[in-house]
Amino acid sequence: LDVVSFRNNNGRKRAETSKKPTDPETVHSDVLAKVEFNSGGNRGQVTALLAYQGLAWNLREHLMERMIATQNLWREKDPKFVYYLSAEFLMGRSLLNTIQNLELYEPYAQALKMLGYNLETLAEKERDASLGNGGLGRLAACFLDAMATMNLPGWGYGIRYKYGMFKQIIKDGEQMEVPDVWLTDGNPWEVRRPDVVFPVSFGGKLKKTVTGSHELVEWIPDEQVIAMAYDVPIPGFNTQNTGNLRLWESLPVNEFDLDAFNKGDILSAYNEKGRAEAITSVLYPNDSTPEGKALRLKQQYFFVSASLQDVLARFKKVHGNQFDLLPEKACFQLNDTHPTIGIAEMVHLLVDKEGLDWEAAWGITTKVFAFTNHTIMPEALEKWPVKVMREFLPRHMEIIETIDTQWQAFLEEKLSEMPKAEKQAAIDRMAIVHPNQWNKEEMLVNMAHLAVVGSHTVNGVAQIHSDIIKSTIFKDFHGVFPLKFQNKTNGVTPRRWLVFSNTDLATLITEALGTQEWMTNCKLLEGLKPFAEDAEFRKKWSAVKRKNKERLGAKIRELTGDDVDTSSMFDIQIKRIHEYKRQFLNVLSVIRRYNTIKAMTPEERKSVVPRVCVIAGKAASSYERAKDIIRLVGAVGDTINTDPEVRDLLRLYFLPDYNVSLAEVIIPAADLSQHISTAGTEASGTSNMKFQMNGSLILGTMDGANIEIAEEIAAIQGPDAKVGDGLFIFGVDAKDVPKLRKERKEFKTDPRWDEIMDMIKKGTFGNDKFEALVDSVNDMTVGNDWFLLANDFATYLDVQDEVDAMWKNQDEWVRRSILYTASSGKFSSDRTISQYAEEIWDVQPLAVA
Ligand code: GPV
Repeated sequence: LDVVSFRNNNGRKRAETSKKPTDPETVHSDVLAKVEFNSGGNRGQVTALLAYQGLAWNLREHLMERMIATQNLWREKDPKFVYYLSAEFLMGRSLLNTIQNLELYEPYAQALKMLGYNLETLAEKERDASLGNGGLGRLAACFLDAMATMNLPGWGYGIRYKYGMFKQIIKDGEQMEVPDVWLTDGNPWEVRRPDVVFPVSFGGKLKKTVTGSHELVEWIPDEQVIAMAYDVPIPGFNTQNTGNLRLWESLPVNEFDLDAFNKGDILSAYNEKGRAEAITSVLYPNDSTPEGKALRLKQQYFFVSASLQDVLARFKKVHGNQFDLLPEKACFQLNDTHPTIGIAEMVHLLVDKEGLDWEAAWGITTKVFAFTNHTIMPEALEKWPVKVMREFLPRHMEIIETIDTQWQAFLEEKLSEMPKAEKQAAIDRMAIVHPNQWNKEEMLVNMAHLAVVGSHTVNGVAQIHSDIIKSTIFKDFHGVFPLKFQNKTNGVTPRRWLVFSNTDLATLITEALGTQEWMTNCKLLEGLKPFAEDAEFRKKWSAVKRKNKERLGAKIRELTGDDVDTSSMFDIQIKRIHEYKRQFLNVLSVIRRYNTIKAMTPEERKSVVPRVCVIAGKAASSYERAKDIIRLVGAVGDTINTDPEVRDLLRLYFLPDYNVSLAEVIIPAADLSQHISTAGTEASGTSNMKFQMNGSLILGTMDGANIEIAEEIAAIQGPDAKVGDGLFIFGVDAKDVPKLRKERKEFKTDPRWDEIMDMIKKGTFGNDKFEALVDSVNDMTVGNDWFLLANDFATYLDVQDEVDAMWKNQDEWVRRSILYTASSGKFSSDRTISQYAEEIWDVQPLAVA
């Protein structure tokens, strides 16, 4: 077995449904034809960009063929569908993912060779589709992959942002944001659907007519735009099935005001077009900090309204007005609160457009929605001012008020045993519309409360997180509806994150297990356990890691100009920059390491484990503290990397513009990865799962999915192993955090902490003294070290020493690395999605034969 054979589906015959020939010669001439006829290029001068495009336009035909077959089958059989509503889908690149999912690697690589190109090099011509911020958006992308692979009838629905996640440039150590102009070269992975259009309205007034006991409400909007669909086919792995991600673009009803133009008012002629297109022009570049911008609310309503209209239109074609059947045919998963306005939109469509009475409409609505919460960070829990909501969505505001009134009446009844004052307090806490706690004059719509009330299921994204939401933000709701709450621990697709981005490791695993079944049944990775004891196998395992480190080394050279020694330990922290994720704590320990090395004699330095530390990630554009952290990483890196006494033993790099494609190079090369959030703050984390799969040891806190990863790693070691064995765990317990926060003022900081704080404040690292950043964790009159860096500092340094000691025993290190991969099966998104399908959606697989 080799890479080629698994890419070729292990010698199995390809299913015969495809009419398109895939021999290298035909592919070669087909690609040339695309270059000529699609792109207007010259056959004799096929540039890399043209070759990429020719290839992509050719592959698109395979995708279309399969997508049509899949959608035809689903239309014919009419199974229940899941619709994954998400404001973000962080897809990354498509070329290699498509070729490999379609099992066409070999002929395509050969065809490319005939054109004088290498497939991998060419793949880098593609721009990432960065229609998401971080974990939440990438999770949605992994879910689509799993749904398609498992043949589940379902679509993703989202927004076709013209500009995705900003490109991060580091200038003089500072993050600069540059617009992500990703569509300029065209996008072969989408199909424009000018025939799939729906109107979406905003603003205006309500007109009410009362006939008997019936009140008819008509919404007379004062603004309307058109939502046009773009379909992005989602190939499954090892199946003919191809799912669909439908993204909406906002267009003006009237393209151009000829009247204004003719009157000489040339700019106003484009007014309507500009206003309409603004809705889908930019992804809000925030992670857990929603901007209180009306445009964001418009984006949310825009894509959700178009999606629900689309689903109902298809439903009506088959089932007419039998809306009571809707819950048997459709369910909508709300990816965080961003699409929650869909609950009010469903009521609006059923009552105002379809003429159902309120009770029927509300009954159907609560049977079709399910809600996933991804954070307990208060700043990320969306609350819209009633004033804004009423201005843009007057009918929906009224619907929400009615839902809230009925909800409070229900609670009166349900909690009737409670003493009056206590009951009223509980009802107030659970209100959907409530006063702003900082400004009692202002009323807010609490989107999370609306989502909980309007959904049949609410889930967190890792066990600890699902437990925490039941005892904190949704405590009262849990008291009322204990059965509504579930856990669905996140997962990641092993295809993109192991099979395709770490092909050498995948080949080694397949060779060891004697089958590639593990790629769709990840529990089979457990079969690697005995190989951890096999010295020959460990050697091969290390050789693959070393090769991946060479690849990352080349990337570091490209991005920073520096050479790194790939025999050093590669120590990685990649994720959005946020105080709770504590990249600052990481830097503090790097400074400590620097100080220690500086104080050593040349003889003592011989025993130091050389490390290359890498940090990457984007800061929200308005998040000053996070931007300070980026500057600090750069400044400390500059000092260390140029210090001749230290640079052979320690490096620190901030790699710019972290995105999916960079992650694909970094993760397979990691020896150690850090997931060090304050316990109780990281809902799950998903890169921790990717690192585990790729055999990178984990240094982390008992937070989010780290806990379950530790459980799996303990389980594979046998009944005597304790949770935490084999990982480097440190830090305070989630349950102690509230108390420790209260006591932080009295906390006696470690002398090494004090020393480092003084160094930074003295200006040891460049001209900058990083005062605000240092004060945020050190001066209790200014900040309050909310994320308890000082409390976790000493144990963090201790566990770093354990890491060094373990590295010196390479046999044990590699043994653990193999056990990490072997125990990572639980964290396949296939497992997560099958739990959603069975326990929330009630959706069954339906595969193209
Ligand atoms: I809310 N998450 C995110 O990436 N963006 C958001 O706006 C919100 C949550 C993340 C959480 O922070 C991670 O812990 C989690 O793994 C991820 O969502 C997927 O569930």
